[in-house]
Amino acid sequence: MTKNKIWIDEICKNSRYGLRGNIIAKHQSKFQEIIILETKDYGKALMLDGCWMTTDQGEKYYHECLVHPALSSLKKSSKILIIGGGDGGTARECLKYKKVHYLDLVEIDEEVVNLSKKYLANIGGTSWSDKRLNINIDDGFQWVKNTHSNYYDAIIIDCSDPSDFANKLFSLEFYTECKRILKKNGILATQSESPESFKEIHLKIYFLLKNLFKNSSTMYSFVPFYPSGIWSWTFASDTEDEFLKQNCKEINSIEKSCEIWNLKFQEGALKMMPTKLRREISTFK
Ligand code: SPD
Repeated sequence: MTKNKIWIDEICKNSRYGLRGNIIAKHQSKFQEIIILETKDYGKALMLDGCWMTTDQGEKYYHECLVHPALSSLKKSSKILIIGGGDGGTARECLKYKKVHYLDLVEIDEEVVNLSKKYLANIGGTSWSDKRLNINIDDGFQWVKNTHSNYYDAIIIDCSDPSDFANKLFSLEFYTECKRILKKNGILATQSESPESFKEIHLKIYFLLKNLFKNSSTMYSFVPFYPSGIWSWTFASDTEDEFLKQNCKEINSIEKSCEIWNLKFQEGALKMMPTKLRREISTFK
């Protein structure tokens, strides 16, 4: 690494979340500005339109929490859909399951996939060459609208924060379409933003999914460099089985392969809703 290191900050509501390093890629795609920064302590970091998406050292806090509560609870999970996830981290976690036979990854921005394959090889790992992975460069909203009913066992929404092109992925219309294309016992998992820095959108996701599905539950944990640090993931399903109960023959090897998630971590994180939020939610009932 050369000496010409610079600080790059995500600025969110008068707070800065910064990393210092060398820019190794900077590109303006059709959709957004993409920066990859090489840092000393967090490895390579991906920023899209001024927001940190992931870092080599921090990504497991996010990807493991998004994928494993959902996939470990499915008896059968042959067909999976990832919306977003162009860095490959979510696909990598999904492909740990032998029961996953087919994985569609739908990413709107081809440049994110290309730059991630080139510079963030640790994040996608072997998933890019896994025959079960089908990369589709397409708009996730349209993809879901064009898919047959009862098609996927799990849908995993690994989207950016709300923006001109990502807003649709936080709408009732989108979640209703997701529900339609999920199989009967299928599960939806989505990153659901920060209850601290993005409380309004967090609550919107919480209530939309709660009102649309028979079961829903939100898990809270920490992601380094995301605004405020505290982050959330919400899971929803119409399953008749016990919701989010582990149901997976490979559970021991999955737990061993993880650095953050395990069943006890999940049990605790599903109870971590901050009191002030719990109070606020109860006033809506
Ligand atoms: N504030 C950042 C929210 C981004 C969520 N998606 C991250 C993509 C990592 N695969």
